[in-house]
Order: sequence, then structure tokens, then C-alpha cells
Amino acid sequence: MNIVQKIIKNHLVSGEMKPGSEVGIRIDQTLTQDATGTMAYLQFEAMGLKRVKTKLSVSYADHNTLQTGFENPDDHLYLQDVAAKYGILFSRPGNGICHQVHLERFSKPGQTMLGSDSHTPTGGGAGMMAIGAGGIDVAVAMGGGPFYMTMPKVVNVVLKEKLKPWATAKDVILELLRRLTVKGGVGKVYEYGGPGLRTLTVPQRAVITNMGAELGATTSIFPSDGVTKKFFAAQERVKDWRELKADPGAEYDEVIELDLSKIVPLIACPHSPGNVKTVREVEGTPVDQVAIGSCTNSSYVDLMTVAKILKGKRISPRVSLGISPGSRQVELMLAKSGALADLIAAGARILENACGPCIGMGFAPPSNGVSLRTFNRNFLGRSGTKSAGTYLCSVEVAAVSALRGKITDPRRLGKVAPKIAMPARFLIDDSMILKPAKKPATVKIRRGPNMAGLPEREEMPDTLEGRVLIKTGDDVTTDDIMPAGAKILPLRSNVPKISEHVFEQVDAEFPKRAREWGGGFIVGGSNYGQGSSREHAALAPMFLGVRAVIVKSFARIHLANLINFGILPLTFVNASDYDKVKFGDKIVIKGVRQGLRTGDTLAAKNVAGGREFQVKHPLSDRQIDIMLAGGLLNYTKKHAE
Ligand code: MIC
Ligand code: SF4
Repeated sequence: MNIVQKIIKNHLVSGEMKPGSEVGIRIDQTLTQDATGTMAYLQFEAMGLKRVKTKLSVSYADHNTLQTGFENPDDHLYLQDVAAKYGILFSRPGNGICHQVHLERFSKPGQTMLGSDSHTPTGGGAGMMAIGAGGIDVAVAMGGGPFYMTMPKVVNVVLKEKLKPWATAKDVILELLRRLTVKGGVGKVYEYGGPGLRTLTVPQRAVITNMGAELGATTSIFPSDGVTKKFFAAQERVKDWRELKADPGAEYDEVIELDLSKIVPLIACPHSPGNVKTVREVEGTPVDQVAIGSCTNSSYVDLMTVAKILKGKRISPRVSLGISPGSRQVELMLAKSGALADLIAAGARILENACGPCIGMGFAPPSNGVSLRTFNRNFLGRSGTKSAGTYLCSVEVAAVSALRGKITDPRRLGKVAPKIAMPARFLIDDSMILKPAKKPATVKIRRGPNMAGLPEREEMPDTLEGRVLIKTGDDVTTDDIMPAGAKILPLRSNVPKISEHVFEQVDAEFPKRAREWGGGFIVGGSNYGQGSSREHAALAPMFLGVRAVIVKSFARIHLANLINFGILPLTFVNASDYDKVKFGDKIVIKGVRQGLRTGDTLAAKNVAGGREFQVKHPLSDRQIDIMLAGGLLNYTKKHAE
């Protein structure tokens, strides 16, 4: 068996391990962050359990750290109290980005993890089967319920040789994105192997598994080997380590070969992580802003490398350089080694160790600006400035370009790249991770005035009818559907308020129209809902009365979120019917309740021309029950009765 099959088999609760069929797996660990966590814990509370049933659950506060009003700090207190009460560890604001901290302090080879964040696969760098999901799926997992997913195809990425100076792990994943595109990984897990493995450290592997999310993959995973063991020893957690490898002759659905020695510095150009070019191709482009950090590239070695490149130099006067360390561990080590002083002396602005600019929480670029980022997403407007263009690259490219004021291939600095060794011991201080209360019954949960209750949806009616509220193209992101940023993120625990911002950057009239038209349909192209795991991209449209989403194809997590909140996900049987449906058309789908059970297609009538077209649903029997009940919360309550 390959590694993916081994882990799934060890955790299998239901289903057959056949690609394409639904499997249920037991979840060992969960992770939440503050932007998705409030909803996840409201849902967990609604389940009425006394304590989480996982081996380990950690709640992080890392996204909503800009406190421009009471909303975010109030939500943090809520999260802290819930964690204390229900047996969850709480990583306080100031302790770092969930994925970086979890990799350092809690990852365990061979275990399963579900996280309410799409970059949860970062844990795959340490041999975890770590999957991103909507908050309610994580709530169910915390309650001991299985996680259901489509059994993925397993792709073996065989790594050969080793990286040349100035080529990095970031370039490896950018190369895969260049070859496979942002839809290439849907329904697949990437399992890395080959002789090149031993040349990559755990944080480098984590860069690759982190950004596997941008391929649309279910997750990505590396074996757990001697390199992994060293990392665990350096984190003083060698007892958490175990070996994990594929059996000799293990079979895979696909094999990709990657010669590491052929990888060159790459860059993803605006506005998609899949728009990859060589750095050489865009060299010379003037840069206004450089941002270094995020769950992709903010490890100790990454930031020490930046410090080494900048030491004794000054950044270009046209560039504003922001650096957000990935964790308090990284930040403390930078400070103690003196590297932090080198960064500050070079002109860097040291930001909080949090997601920060990656999610538009401050440090937005200027109008029409060029922002070079070591992050994983560069969707239009995500930085907070719609007219800006963001580029994604390695820390090496970012640092050298910050010095020169223009996009620069770091190989111009010479044949020898700075080499930072992995530390034999990291600085261990878990004092910002709070343990659950000894007497949970005494914990009173604080809830700020911004926190609204969970919205409800009634059972699925037999006839779905309404008008097409919006018609989108391909690759619509959840940032398009439900934008983030400093102004909107504080509303994550208030669905009525946040729903006023649905599709804000694409079509600001959407919420008003949805209310006036009494809800309706969304029509879209392929890979609809790519990107984040935020269930608000389903919850808020549900609140506005969206009944069904009809598209050419869906991204994995968003599809699951739509089902969880009772919005019927449908695809065109004939892709050409997409062209015939227009904005504002009235659509009627009759006999839905019976129709879902009897087959996988339904007839939709476009009242305008009287034409009928066929739509298909991807639902398993279990998902049909969820849909008919009006969503997962209703379904779970019904089953508990
Ligand atoms: C992201 O990178 O888009 C986020 C913000 O981390 C999201 C989660 C969210 O929207 O809260 C993700 O990746 O799932
Ligand atoms: Fe945070 Fe950005 Fe990573 Fe999302 S991608 S978890 S916003 S650092």
C-alpha cells in the first residue's frame, strides 16, 4: 500500500477505498483558527457535548489579530473560554500562524487531522494526513464523528536529484502549479517520494504540502523518515515521531517525476497562483511592496535566509518591506540570534507573527502597486487593494528584489546562495498555549455584542424556483464570493452582517438583489469556489436565500460547505447549456425531494425561453439526507433525537 492508503485504512469507519466513492475516516486531531473558529465552536456548542472526543484539538488566534474595534478581541475571548470549557488547547494571539505552530509543536506522522482552514495540509510535511474543511465538519470531528470525503486518487510525485543554489521548495510547488494548474489536483492526494526526499527538510516539505491546496488537491503528504525524526528531535518531541513509508511496489493512480536539479526560480503573476512564469521572464518589473511571511514561507530557516541576504544592506527606497514571522518560536529565535536587528537595520517593518497581509489584515499595497509576496494566494483584491498586482515567490526572490527595487532573479547575486542550517534545537516555549480548565463546569463563556446566533434553514422544498442572481466565469474564488480583509473579517461571527458583503468586489448589488428577488440561483463556470475553506461563502448566500448553485464544476471544500448549509450543488450535464442561461432568468426545478433519491439528474426549466436543461448532482445517500434536512446541523440534530 502507499502511505495514503495505509492511513485511510487505519482510520476507516465506512465506505470502500475505491477512488471516487465516499469514505468516512476517524479524525485524531483538529485545528481551528479565529476567522472560521467562531462558527465552528457555535456549531460544536449546538451539538450539546461536554468535551471534544479527539486525541487533540487546538484553537488558534492568528487571522483576526488587527483590533480596529471590539469585534476581534471579543471573539478571541469567546474562543479562549470555549477552549477552556471543552478540552481544547488555545494558542493565544501572538503565538503564531496555526499551520506553522501546529507543524512545530503538534504534528504527528500517521495521524489524521481536520482543520477549518484550507492550508491544513501543511502538516503533510511531517507525515500527517491533514485535510482542510468547513467549520461544521471540524465541529462534527471534534464531537467524535467521522469525516466523509471522496476517496481520492493518489499521485506519486517522485523527486530526483537536489535543488540548485537559489532554487527552493517554493519553486517546486510553483513548478507543479505551472504544469497542473489550479484545478489539476481536484480529487487527488499528492504523495511525495523518491531519492530527492532526503534533500528536503520538514519546513521545506511543508511549503510544498501547504501550497498543494492551490492545486485543488484533497491534501499532500511526505513520508516520515530520518529527516523528519531530526526535526522532531530538534523540537524536543522525538517521542511523537514514527516512521511512515510506502510499501515496496506500492501502486499509485498516477506518477509524476520531478528533477529537482532542473527547478529554477519561479513566480506566480497576478491574479492566480497558477499563473506561473520564470522570474527571468518578469525580471525588472518595479516593485512597491514586499511582504515576507504567511503559513507558506515564514519558518526559521526562511527568515534567517532573508536576514542573511539583507545584512549590512538597505532596501530600495521605493520598496516597503513587511516581515511577519510564522510563529513566536521563529520570532524569538530571530531576536536571540541578532537576525531581527539585521532585518530592522535593513529597513524592514516587523509585523505581528500572524497571517497579516496574506488575508488583507493590514499592509495593503498602494493603488496600482506591485506587491511581491512569499504567500500562497494572489487573488484579485485579496491584498486589500483591488488595483494592485500581487506576485508569489520564494523568500530569496523577495529579499533580493526588496534590495534592488525591481523583480530580480537571485542567481544574479552569484553562484553561492546563503545557507542556513536547521537548528539542532529549536527554542521551546509553549507558555502562550493555554491548557483546558481543570473544572470546565465553572467556565463562563464570554460572548461579545457582535456575535449573532447560527442562521437556520428549513427543510428542502420540493420545488426550487427563483431568478439567476449572478452569472460568473471560471475559477471563482471564495475570496470573490465572501471577501476577507480588515473590514469584513471582524464580522465572521455575525452572519446577517457579513452577508451584506457577498460578492462585494464582483457585483456589489448582489445582497440587495437577493433580498429583493427573494433569493434565487447562482450560475458559474468551472472550479467554482476554489481557495479557502471559509464556510461563510456558503452560509452567507444561504442567509440571502440562495437555493442552488449551478456550475460546470466545483472545488472540493466549497462543494462540501454548500451541502452542509443546504444549498443544492448542481452541474450542467451539457456544458453548452451554461451559455444559454442568462442573468435574471427565472429557473424552476420541480420534484426535487423525490428526484434526488431516484437518480443523479434533475430537469431545470428556464421560464424565459421555455427551455429545459439537465443538471446533475454529486450527492451520496448520506448527503441527500443532509440536503433534504436543510443542512448538516438540522441533520445532526435529527439523528441525535
Ligand atoms: C485563506 O488563506 O484564505 C484563509 C483566510 O486562511 C482561509 C480561511 C478563512 O477564510 O478564514 C482558508 O484558507 O481556508
Ligand atoms: Fe493565514 Fe494566509 Fe495561511 Fe490563510 S494562507 S492561513 S490567511 S497565512
